[in-house]
Amino acid sequence: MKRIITYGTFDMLHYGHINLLKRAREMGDYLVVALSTDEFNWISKNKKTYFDFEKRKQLLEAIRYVDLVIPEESWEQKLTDVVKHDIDTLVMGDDWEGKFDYISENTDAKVVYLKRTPEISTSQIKKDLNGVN
Ligand code: C2G
Repeated sequence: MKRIITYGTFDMLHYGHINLLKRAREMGDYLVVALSTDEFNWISKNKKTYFDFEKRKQLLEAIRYVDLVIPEESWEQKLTDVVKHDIDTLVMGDDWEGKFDYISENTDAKVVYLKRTPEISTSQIKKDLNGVN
C-alpha cells in the first residue's frame, strides 16, 4: 500500500486544493492530509483563516481523495510524520519547490512537487469578494 502525505491550511477550500489532493491520492493508495491548526497558522504563517480548524477538517474529510486528516502543529513534524504514518511520498504544490527535499535526504520517503493550479488562491478569492459591495 503506497501512502502519501501532504500539508496545508486548505482555507476556503477551492478547486486548486482539490486538484492537488486528487493528484496526490492518485500517486498511491492512501492519502494523509496534515492540516495546519489555527495556532500554527497564526504563529508560524501569520495566516488568519476564515474557517477554523474543525470546519476545515470537516470539509477535507468529506473529500473522496482524503483518507486521514491529522493536525499540522509545527514545521518540524514532517520528519516524524513520514515515519509514524509509514509514508512513501510527501507531496506539495510547486510553490514549495525544494523546501522539503531534506525529507528525502533523511528518510525513505520521496518528495514530489506538483504544479499549482494557476489563477486561484484563497487570498485571490478574498480580494475578489472585497471588490464586490
Ligand atoms: N495549491 C495548489 N494550487 C492552488 C492553491 C494551492 O496546488 N491554486 C496547493 C498548495 O501548493 C499546497 C496545498 O494546495 O500544496 C495547500 O495550499 P495552502 O492551504 O495554501 O497551504 P500552505 O499555506 O501552502 O501550507 O507545511 C506546509 C504548509 O502547511 C503548506
